[in-house]
Amino acid sequence: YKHPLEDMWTLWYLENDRTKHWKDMLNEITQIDSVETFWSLYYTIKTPSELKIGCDYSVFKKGIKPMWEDEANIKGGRWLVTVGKSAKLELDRIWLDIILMMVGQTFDYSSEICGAVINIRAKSNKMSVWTANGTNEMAILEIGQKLKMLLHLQSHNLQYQLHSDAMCKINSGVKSVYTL
Ligand code: M7G
Repeated sequence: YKHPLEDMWTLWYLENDRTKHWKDMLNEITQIDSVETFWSLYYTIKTPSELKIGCDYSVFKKGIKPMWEDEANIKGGRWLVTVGKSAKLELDRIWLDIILMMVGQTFDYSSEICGAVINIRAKSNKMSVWTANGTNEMAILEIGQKLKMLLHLQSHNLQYQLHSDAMCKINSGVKSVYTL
């Protein structure tokens, strides 16, 4: 017997390749539909701190692609937290906790959650939780406050950004709609 999750999830992996378009670097790896498949996958794949620079993991609800253009994401945005390069244990801990919070339906507004992304980058690593509706203030704030509290991010800044702003950023940064 396997313990089913409330929602089915998909793990995606992106490896940087300058010869490819961004969308062609995205790979769908596997489905996560039970507690047991979650943990066997977790102990099989590399932790975020073991990934090369330029790689991403994304965990999204089944049927939602981890891209701004997906119809589930297009009106939404993300809570973004930045973690320094040296904080490897913290990086792996926060990523695991984010996934556990999502698959465990920790939020009152779990239906607003689309997925989560971790970007391993030379400057600093980024983790984000994507939500469906960038105008649903109640949901956005509840999700952001719970992330801040349950992930013990008191000393980190959480910023909510709209995907529509990220899509059309030129060189300047993307503005934050909310900060916690
Ligand atoms: P990133 O990997 O999110 O962050 O975006 P980074 O700047 O720290 O590496 C890098 C680039 O990937 C963007 O400027 C886009 O060209 C492309 N990209 C990223 N995302 C999340 C998307 C997306 O959802 N859709 C499309 N079309 N391109 C994206």
